[in-house]
Formats: sequence, C-alpha cells, structure tokens
Amino acid sequence: MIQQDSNAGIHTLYGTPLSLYTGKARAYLIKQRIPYREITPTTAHFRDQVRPNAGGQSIPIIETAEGEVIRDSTAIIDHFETLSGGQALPKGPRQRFLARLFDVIGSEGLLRPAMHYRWNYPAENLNFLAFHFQSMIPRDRDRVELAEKTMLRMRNAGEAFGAVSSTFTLVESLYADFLNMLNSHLRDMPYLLGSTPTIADYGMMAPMYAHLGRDPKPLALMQAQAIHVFRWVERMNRPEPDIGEYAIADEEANLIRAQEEGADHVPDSLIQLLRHIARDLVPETVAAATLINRWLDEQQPKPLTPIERGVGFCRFEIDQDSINALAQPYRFFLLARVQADYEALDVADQASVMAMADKCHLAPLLSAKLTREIARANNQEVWL
Ligand SMILES: N[C@@H](CCC(=O)N[C@@H](CS)C(=O)NCC(=O)O)C(=O)O
Repeated sequence: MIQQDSNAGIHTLYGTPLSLYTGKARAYLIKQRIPYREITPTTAHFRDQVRPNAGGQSIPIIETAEGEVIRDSTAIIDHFETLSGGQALPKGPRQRFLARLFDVIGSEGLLRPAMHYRWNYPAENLNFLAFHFQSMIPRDRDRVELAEKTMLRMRNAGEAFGAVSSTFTLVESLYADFLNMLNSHLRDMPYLLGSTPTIADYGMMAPMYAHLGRDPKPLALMQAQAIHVFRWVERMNRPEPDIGEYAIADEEANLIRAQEEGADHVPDSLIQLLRHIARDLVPETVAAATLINRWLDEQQPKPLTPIERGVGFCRFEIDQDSINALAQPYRFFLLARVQADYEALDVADQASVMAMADKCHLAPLLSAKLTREIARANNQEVWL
C-alpha cells in the first residue's frame, strides 16, 4: 500500500475512543513508544484499501508503515512483540503466566461489568455514547439512525455476556470488590506486575479504558472509589512514566524492575485480586469449554473454517446466582497461550506456577481446553 511521505515510518491505527479492544492496542503503542496515528475507520482509503484486507468488520485494525494490515488487538501486539523480541512479556515464569492470564481477563473476563456500566445507565451515559457512535459514521450518511442501530446491537451484546436485570446486583458487587482490590494493589506499584507496563496491563486496558475508565457512570465510580486505578488507566495512555506519586525516579524504577525480574515477584495483593477474579472466571471458563466442545463434536467444522464470535450460551453458578453467557472461542485462543507457556516450562517452574495458580484458585484454567486448536489465517481466527 502506498503511504504518503509525511507518514513514513508511522503506523495507522484504525479505532475509536469508545472501542474496548482498541484501548488495548493503543496503550501498547503509546507505552512502547511506537510511532502511530489513530484514524476513525471512515475514510475512503480505509474502505478501499484496508477493510478488504482486514478479514472482518471489527476494530482495532492497524496498517503498518510497511503496508501490512492486521486486525485484532492481540495480533497487533504480537506483531510488534515479535519485532522487539518480546519486550512487554515478563521473563520470570510466574509473572509471565500472570501477564498472559490478565490478557484473558482483559479481553473476556470483564466484559460483563464493561457492558453493564456502559448500557444500563442511560441517564448518565447515553448522550456521550450517542455522540461517539455517530462520530464513527461518515458525515454524508444518516448518522443518527445508523448510530441507533449499532447501539442497539451493542446493548444486545451486553445482555449476551450475561448482564441482565437478574444479574445486575451480582455484577456490581463483583466489580466493586474487584475495583477495591485492584486499587489496593496499585497503591504500592504503578503497574500490575511492578514498575514497568507489561502484556498484563495492556490486556486490561481493553475493559478498563474505554468502558470502565471513560464512560461517565463507571468513570465517576472509579474516580470516587479507586484513585490508584484511575491513575493507572491514565498512565497507561501517556508515553512518559507518569509515576510521580510513587516517588521513584526513572533510574530507580529500572533498578527495581531488574530486581523484580530476578525475583519473579508476585505480591500478596495480586493473589487476593486473582482469587476474587477466579470467582466468575473459573466457572464461566469451565462451562464455556464444555459447551464449545459439545458444539465442536456436533458440528465438526472443517479445518480452516472461520470462527464465529459465540457458539451458544453456557450457564454457570456463582454462590446462589446463576449466569447465562455467550461462550466465545476467543477466550480459549488466549487461554491456550497461557497453557502453552506453562507446558513449555521445566518441572520446577511448572510446580512453582501451579502452586501460585492454586493459591489464586485458578488452577482449573490450566486444564480448561477445547478439543480443537484455534489459529489465525487471513486476519481471522480459524479452527484447525
Ligand atoms: N478479538 C478482537 C475483537 C475486536 C472487537 O470485538 N471489536 C469491537 C469493537 S471494541 C467491534 O469492532 N465490534 C463490531 C464487530 O465485531 O462488528 C480484538 O481483540 O481486536
């Protein structure tokens, strides 16, 4: 693809401020200091040159300075991680496990609160949302009517993830505890795994930026109840370290980072947070694996068949409550990366990761697998 000279060396991210998965790719580009510009996917160039090579409708999509088109937040990060030799992935086995796991939690595990706080507080959010949805539509079209249609589709997606009136109380109480625990953790360190951002933080920017850290209702909640979380989200969207409140200079932060890497450090505040996350992540993942495996058994999709977002609904329990949610193969595409990393470890490191996973009540995730592998071909996830 031909790039204009003024943009030489600059990658183009197609996304919007409101988009959940764009928040993950954008934070990565910002923090890793990769030169990029962000454009709303409404241009003629996007329609004629980018979309036809993107393999699907979703955003984010990047058109690299070299002209390659990549759709999917994880694939975009993978592209740059391959070039940099995996700079954002921790080296220690326990931290690495958690980094990949937070990627699953960010892309899948927090969709319920993200959609609930966006769509179920119209008095606070609706004007803001309508403005953004209309801005995604070319000016010469009927923006109001088309935005209404997209908004309806997204509202329905929120219900599909299990945010329905019978679960509102549960979704809110789980999120309140999550926010509180994450806030305690970030009181002592600027990023999830210490003094430098990793795949863990990038993954979590999916739900924590555009939805939970930007829409009026959940933003107000975060600012009132979780200042450290709010600052983390803000920091993840600024190129400079922005860690003033921790009173550590850059050089010192580098030193701490080196020590942390050596120690493969996982503080207790993170264990507590993960135990809480496990309360719905584990039963939902186990139920989704069962449902998708049954579907695979019945459907026997041919190798390289593109994968739909969801293949059916699974029901699972949290204490006395029951949730019905869309079972999405993408969860297992990301989880398989956690499992593959674990399986590649030597026996001693496996034991140490397993002991930590057990302490976090997350051990069942290491064996929650689909009977078919998922790969990417032509910018799509496909069944192998
Ligand atoms: N797995 C994809 C998911 C992308 C995705 O679902 N993006 C949403 C916006 S945040 C979207 O474009 N939805 C509309 C659609 O899929 O048509 C990723 O990580 O980028």
